[in-house]
Amino acid sequence: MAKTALITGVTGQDGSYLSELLLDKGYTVHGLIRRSSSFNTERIDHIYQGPEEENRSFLLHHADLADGVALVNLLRDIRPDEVYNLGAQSHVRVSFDAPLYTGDITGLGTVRLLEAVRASGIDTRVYQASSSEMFGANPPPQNERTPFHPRSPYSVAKVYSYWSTVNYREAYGMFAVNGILFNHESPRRGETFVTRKITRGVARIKAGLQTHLHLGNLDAVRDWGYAPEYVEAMWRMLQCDAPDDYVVATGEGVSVRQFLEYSFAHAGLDWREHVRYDAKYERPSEVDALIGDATKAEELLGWKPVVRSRELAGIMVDADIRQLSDQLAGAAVRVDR
Ligand code: NAP
Ligand code: F7E
Repeated sequence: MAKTALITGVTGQDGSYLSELLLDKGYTVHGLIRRSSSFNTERIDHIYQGPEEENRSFLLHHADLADGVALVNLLRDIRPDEVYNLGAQSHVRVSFDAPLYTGDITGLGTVRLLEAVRASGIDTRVYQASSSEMFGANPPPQNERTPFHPRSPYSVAKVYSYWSTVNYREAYGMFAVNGILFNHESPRRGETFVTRKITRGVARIKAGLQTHLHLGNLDAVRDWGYAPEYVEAMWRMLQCDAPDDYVVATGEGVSVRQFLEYSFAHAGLDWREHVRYDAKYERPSEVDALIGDATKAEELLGWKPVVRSRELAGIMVDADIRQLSDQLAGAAVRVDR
């Protein structure tokens, strides 16, 4: 019989790619969205069939990770085979400005969801979106045996969620797993994360809409993979015979400066002429280097990354140039009318 999944964070980068993957596999996909004062479903509009369609396989429900009662009710109604907890306040820099909110949603929100699974009495498998940020100050390469040393309110909250997931597995025999994912990007990446900020900036500079891009620490090293490949690893974790935790990464470390070089060069530009330093993008405590060792995922899940950071930069720059030119063409049509 076709499986059913619930995704929190369905409007985000990963939620949109995971929805596509599960729909392709024949799942009925339920997405949790939070109410917002303007539309926030841009990344999933192309797969939403509309309320009037019969036999819909993609359905959206209003709820919030802050509302435990709504989560219980939703789970009781849907009775999903799999739950993917991707919802979070996911921005590390913002978590320093909003530490309590981040703790509430990114940390306690996970426990609300795990507790809702328990309270609703359903038999479901749970994926928790854990993060390489949990390794923080511990040097690379990082794998499942590397101790955590979180360096931000965001990663502290993720460590709490990580251990809560392990605890629900051990205490209640729940099939609950942690995917410890290293940075993964795409044309759907939020505009304020550094890769997308750079590739959008390249597109705008190329089009003559801006001359400079303001950035913080260019020395930070990250292991940047391609998001559509990473959601496949999430799904594979829930198809295993037993629950476990896995690092998902490319194994290649690249500095922000190097990503700048790849992105600007792809558009025939020299980044040195366009980038300025702005201290406001620095973090009170930085994570210097994250480079993952995903041997376990490769051996037990049969998962391997394909796209590396240079190609990724090219994919993102091309997509941003295309998107901007479509926007400009649309604006010209509106002005013409
Ligand atoms: P994202 O694009 O920032 O999406 C976050 C999602 O969470 C959005 O759908 C957002 O909804 C939702 N959300 C925020 N607050 C919520 C709340 N109070 N209740 C319910 N939903 C809420 O993040 P992403 O890059 O797709 O990442 C997915 C998950 O993986 C996150 O948990 C992130 O922390 C984690 N992670 C990401 C990476 C990465 O490199 N991308 C690496 C490791 C772990 P709105 O659209 O309404 O804001
Ligand atoms: O920063 C530096 C910044 O915000 C990367 C989230 O998905 O991945 C993400 O967290 C690096 C940092 O991602 C700017 O200081 C320089 O060292 O793109 P980011 P992140 O903090 O690594 C992890 C795995 C997650 O789990 C998170 O949810 O880039 N940097 N200048 C900058 N960063 C930003 N955002 N903006 C700048 O102007």
